[in-house]
Amino acid sequence: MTYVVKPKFHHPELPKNELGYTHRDYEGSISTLCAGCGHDSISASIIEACFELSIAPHRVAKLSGIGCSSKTPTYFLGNSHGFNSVHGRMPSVLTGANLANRELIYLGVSGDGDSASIGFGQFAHVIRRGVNMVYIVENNGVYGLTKGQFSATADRGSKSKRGVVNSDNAIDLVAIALQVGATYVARSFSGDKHQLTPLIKGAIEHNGSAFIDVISPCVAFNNHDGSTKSFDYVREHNEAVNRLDFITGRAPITVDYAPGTVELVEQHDGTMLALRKLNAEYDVHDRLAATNFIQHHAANGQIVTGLLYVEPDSDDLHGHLNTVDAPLNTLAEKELCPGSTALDKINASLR
Ligand SMILES: Cc1ncc(C[n+]2csc(CCOP(=O)(O)OP(=O)(O)O)c2C)c(N)n1
Ligand code: SF4
Ligand SMILES: [Mg+2]
Repeated sequence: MTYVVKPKFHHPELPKNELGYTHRDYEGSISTLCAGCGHDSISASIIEACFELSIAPHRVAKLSGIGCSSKTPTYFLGNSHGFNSVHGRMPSVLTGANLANRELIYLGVSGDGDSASIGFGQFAHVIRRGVNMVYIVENNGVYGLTKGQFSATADRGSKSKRGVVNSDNAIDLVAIALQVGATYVARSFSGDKHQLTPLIKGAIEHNGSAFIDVISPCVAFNNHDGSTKSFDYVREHNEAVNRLDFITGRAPITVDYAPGTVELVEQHDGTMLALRKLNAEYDVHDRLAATNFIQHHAANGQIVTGLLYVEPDSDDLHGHLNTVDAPLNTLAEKELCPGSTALDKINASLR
């Protein structure tokens, strides 16, 4: 893969976070994507989220599949662990890494082709299992890397750049994520970093499967009239139900809002999400109502964005399987090889 390393030099007065890192410490190589590609804006939001949360870069593992979207981890978090896997297979590699070392923050980055076509099965299973991760799909409705074929998220009736009408029904990854049990589900737009960055921060702090579908226009192949994933279409049809204004961590909430307009969601580890409601009726804890609301709006051509569902007391795969707390590579021979008496007991229990 080609990449251009960024110069190390930077202004000495760049703002630093609690760990003393600047934004530059969270950047990667210079992007080789098309100028204006939505995916680069998502990379910028990931950098901002990790900077603001003061995450030590070596605590993050970023994994991806194949596609322009899956190339992007080269362009952010250059000091983190990374693995560019096979097309559609990122979820199984992420699951294995997560089971081996639960102490890292797992960031899966994928495309609509990577996750809704070749990797659709893997997508459903990683979420169904509750793997503790942030799974981001950079959704442009096409296979950008292979020159703009419709992907499985392209809406029926939408048009390709050459005017061909898509006759297939679309897969909505948010609907699937809700159905198979994701405990944090959001949708956003690459052109709205004020909405997207806090959603990524909330997902990082969440314990369990967090999924974010980000509509990310492909300026080369899917940004024309007749596309439902273009910058203009998404701006005109965006129905934001709420705004995750700030993530407070464990600090007390000091900002004043009119009663009923903000919902504070306390997560398992005591961190707080502050959710400003734009639609007073929308209940972020009702999985079924969320599904109905989103599909009802989709039928009218609207794209519902915001934090769509969250389960504050969520658990993850390690909790479900009752695995050992320590990363596997730190276990000593005593834990790994408990001796013949223990083995005899296991064998006896299986007879
Ligand atoms: C096994 C396999 N099949 C097909 C391909 C060809 N291929 C490369 S990227 C891609 C689709 C990428 O689409 P998406 O995930 O939406 O990423 P985008 O480029 O749009 O960001 C395909 C079909 C491949 N690399 N490997
Ligand atoms: S082809 Fe599309 S998705 Fe790929 S880099 Fe260019 S604009 Fe982005
Ligand atoms: Mg795509």
